[in-house]
Amino acid sequence: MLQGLLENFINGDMRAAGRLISLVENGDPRAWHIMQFISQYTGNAYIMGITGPPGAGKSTTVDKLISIFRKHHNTVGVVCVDPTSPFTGGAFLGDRIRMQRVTGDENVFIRSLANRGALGGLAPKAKEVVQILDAFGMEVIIVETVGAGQVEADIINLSDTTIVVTVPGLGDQIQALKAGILEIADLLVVNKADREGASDTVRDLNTMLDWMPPEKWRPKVLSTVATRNQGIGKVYEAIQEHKNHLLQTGKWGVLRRKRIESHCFTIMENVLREHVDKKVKEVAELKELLEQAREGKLDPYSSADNILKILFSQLENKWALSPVSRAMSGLPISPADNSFFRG
Ligand SMILES: Nc1nc2c(ncn2[C@@H]2O[C@H](COP(=O)(O)OP(=O)(O)OP(=O)(O)O)[C@@H](O)[C@H]2O)c(=O)[nH]1
Ligand SMILES: [Mg+2]
Repeated sequence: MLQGLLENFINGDMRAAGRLISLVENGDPRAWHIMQFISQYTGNAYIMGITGPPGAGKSTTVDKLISIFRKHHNTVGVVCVDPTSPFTGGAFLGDRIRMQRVTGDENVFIRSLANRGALGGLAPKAKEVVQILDAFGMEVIIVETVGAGQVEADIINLSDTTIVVTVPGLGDQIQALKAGILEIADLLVVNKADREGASDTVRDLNTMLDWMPPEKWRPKVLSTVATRNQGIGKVYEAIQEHKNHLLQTGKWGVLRRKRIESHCFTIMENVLREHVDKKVKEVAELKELLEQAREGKLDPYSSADNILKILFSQLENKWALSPVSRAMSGLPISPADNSFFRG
């Protein structure tokens, strides 16, 4: 029963959280309802994104950061958009409840997302999973994503602090990453500093930062050897520094309000896209308008305009938007879900 599941979730049941995440991750029709319900409990977590090229040492760094965060916080959540991470033992976990515990610490919840985005980076449901962990009461949440070639920019849309991990001697890759890195990083970490060229990379990055507009937050450049836990304390301190900067300048509130607004737009866009898709397939009149464009009898603009006019004129009465209006009126999202609601 969804109601029971949500109640258990609110009462801190980890299995319920895992189950809700699975439902949302798998695009279950009840996902909209779940997200709407848990939204009221979100907004308390401090969210960090950690990104960088494959194999840079992101997971090793996160692993070491967790221990430090746990000294200062009751709970830590980790979302790993990476099925090969050491957290999952290198294995793809296909079971429904993938939320795990770091050995011996049940206040650390780690969730691996099965499908990273097509070009690396954020998995399609990463944002929702972060919100669920936030609602579940994780005080800090770390999201690991791979920047495949280009640095993952989506990560900044959900994190308060974005950490870019790189390694010495990437040469061309560094060149390619440079522009992106500076745009998104609040903190730059040159990991594998046990390798040659680390100080060169740190210097290069700092030189590039000199060219940044002065009003922008200047990211610190730190070097680490994550496997030996070297420099991770400094990374933690730099995160705190950035957090304080956000709080003191009022940027944190601005960031969050912007994020909520963009979330509203995403929801509207998704619902509208689904609605348009569905109706254009179902309704002969709309199908015909599309067909006319396809055949070159009508230009695409007039076709789209006419379709939208019809859609919007119908919206208020007989074609109520699903799942929004259904969820709002408390109706099951589809007849098939009746059984789920009854238990
Ligand atoms: N020499 C050295 N090796 C490191 C260091 N940090 C991590 N490694 C190793 O680099 C490899 C990749 O580390 P991960 O932490 O899995 O890197 P990642 O960035 O999470 O990798 P993906 O998630 O697959 O992109 C592992 O074999 C680590 O042991 C370091 O500071 N020095
Ligand atoms: Mg990893």
